[in-house]
Amino acid sequence: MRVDAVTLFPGMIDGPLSESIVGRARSEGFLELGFVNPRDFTEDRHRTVDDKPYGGGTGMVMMAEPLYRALKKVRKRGSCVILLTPKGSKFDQAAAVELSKKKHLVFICGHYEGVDERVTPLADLQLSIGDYVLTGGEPAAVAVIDAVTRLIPGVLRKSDATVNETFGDGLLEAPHYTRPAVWRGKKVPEALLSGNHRLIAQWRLEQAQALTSAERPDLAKPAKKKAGVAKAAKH
Ligand code: 6GU
Repeated sequence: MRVDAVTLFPGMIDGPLSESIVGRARSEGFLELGFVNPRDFTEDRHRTVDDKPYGGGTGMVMMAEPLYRALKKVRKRGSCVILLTPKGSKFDQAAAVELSKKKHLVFICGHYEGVDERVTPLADLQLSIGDYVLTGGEPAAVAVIDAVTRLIPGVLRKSDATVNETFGDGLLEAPHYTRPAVWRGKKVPEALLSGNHRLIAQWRLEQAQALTSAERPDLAKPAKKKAGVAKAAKH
């Protein structure tokens, strides 16, 4: 998969995504990650990318033209362009699965107070990673690219690793334990030591169900209809 990020701060994305599993996915060619900086598409001496908002107010707004030119540089036919904004639809595992099927994703990372509203129609999709405010779209791009990359076939070594995990089946995962069997007086649950695979599967399902209804009862409810990634990305 190819991913490009339109960002004033490529290091905020490149750094975190050079480590661990995503870093390996990049060096093995599962993920090709590129960057394009709107500042490189300015023409004034100060390479201005932001300006004061019309109508007044605090903060600065990212100007449309440098973003437009940067996007034009990387967008191809069939690219899925995603604007990262706290006003977007909430990113979740189902959205990650849909995005993992695309050939080319382009993320537009807003900074300052946001982007000129006139660039928003250039995006197929607007995504938020949660109800809190970040300084910019870059940490959100890292989260989305991470969640998508691990779903690319071959990135995770165990093929079933993305099926039985949290959210894969709409449940939080059962707790995990590793050696020693007793740690500072705390024992590993008996079922996990039994060697009986049916018993273990049963225990894990019960734990997952109990945990989900206690901590995330919203997940157990039938899925609400919402803006689907696959549908929105067709435009
Ligand atoms: Cl995508 N961007 C910003 N700036 N803040 C956010 C966000 C995105 N998602 C949650 N908060």
